[in-house]
Amino acid sequence: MSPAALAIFDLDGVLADTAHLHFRAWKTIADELGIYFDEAFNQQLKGVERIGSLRAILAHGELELTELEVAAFAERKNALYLDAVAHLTPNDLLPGVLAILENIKNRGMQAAVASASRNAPLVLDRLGIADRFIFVADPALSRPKPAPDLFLACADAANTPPSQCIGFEDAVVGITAIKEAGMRAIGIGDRKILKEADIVFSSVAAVNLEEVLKYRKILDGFST
Ligand code: B16
Ligand code: MG
Repeated sequence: MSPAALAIFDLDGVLADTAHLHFRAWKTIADELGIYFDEAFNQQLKGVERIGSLRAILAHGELELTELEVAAFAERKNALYLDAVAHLTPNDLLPGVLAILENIKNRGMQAAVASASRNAPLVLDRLGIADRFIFVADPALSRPKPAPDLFLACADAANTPPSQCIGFEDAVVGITAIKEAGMRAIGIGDRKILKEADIVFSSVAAVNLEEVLKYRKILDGFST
């Protein structure tokens, strides 16, 4: 087996917990629209791009809006989210992120970001880790997850075959995208939910990179 050469990270839920900021912004919009919206429903929006998230909220509230209204509410949500992003600092990195990025670098591997967020470059900058990645895929140029496009764009930019890439994701749609891209999928979260992942850790801090890199070998040792 060739060693993995490129580690591709999702942002929200893997590098930082920006989900609660998305939640607060969507909650303001949902309240304005008279739609009940709670943390439980917000879970379904993990990894879902902006307009897709708004459409899911509208469907949840059985509300129909014109395309112009959809665009306006999405823009307003983004303005609220950007207000929150302005307060992000390196302290908002999830535990273990700096250590894993350092470990990856020390192994001669590269790192990239495949996030559904159009704000990813700005968020990475606020978190102080923008220079750790050779590439940040642009969701405006890709089909949204679960399509593999964002992950394939990273592999392409690094000139690395998908078989030598590993993807880290907290969302079911993201794990599907990684598998569709032909890469090894590392789930961050609950293994009962991230069933398609090759291996799951409860958090980034719990990731054992050694185990991840050996995983294909371990699988090969089994007859199933
Ligand atoms: P934006 P990820 C996703 O980030 C979030 O999980 C999702 O809640 C959000 O709607 C999406 O980014 C789009 O974000 O509105 O900033 O473009 O998990 O793919 O890093
Ligand atoms: Mg995520």
